[in-house]
Amino acid sequence: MAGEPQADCLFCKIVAGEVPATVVRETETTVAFRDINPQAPTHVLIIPKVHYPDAATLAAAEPTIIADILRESREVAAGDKVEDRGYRVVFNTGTGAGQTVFHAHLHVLGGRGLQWPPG
Ligand code: IU
Repeated sequence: MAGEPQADCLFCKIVAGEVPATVVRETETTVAFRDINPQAPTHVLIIPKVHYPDAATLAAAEPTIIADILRESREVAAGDKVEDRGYRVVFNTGTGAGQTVFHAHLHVLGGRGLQWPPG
């Protein structure tokens, strides 16, 4: 069923506490944890507790959770004190855009200068 945990999904296992992660924030609908391979001093992933393969399917099915994730990104940036310098939020959507884990997640990147456009 849509949104149900997937047995083979790493991020569902993080939500369930079956795989360790450095969790920085948790809400009723989201978990935020530090990326295992950080690309900036702050690199946090914010995921929905429900399983959708990418941001597009999540937005179509449960748009309020997209809002929850974006609200949380502000809290993460504030917690890491990267708001003043600026930070970036990214949903890689599809393999061509660099998505490698197919459980929707928002990257929050900050703490250094960021170039535009990204590669
Ligand atoms: P992507 O947008 O799907 O490419 O991002 C997946 C991210 O998940 C990537 O930055 C990985 O470093 C990160 N990650 C993680 O934090 N922990 C893991 O066990 C695995 C990937 I696998």
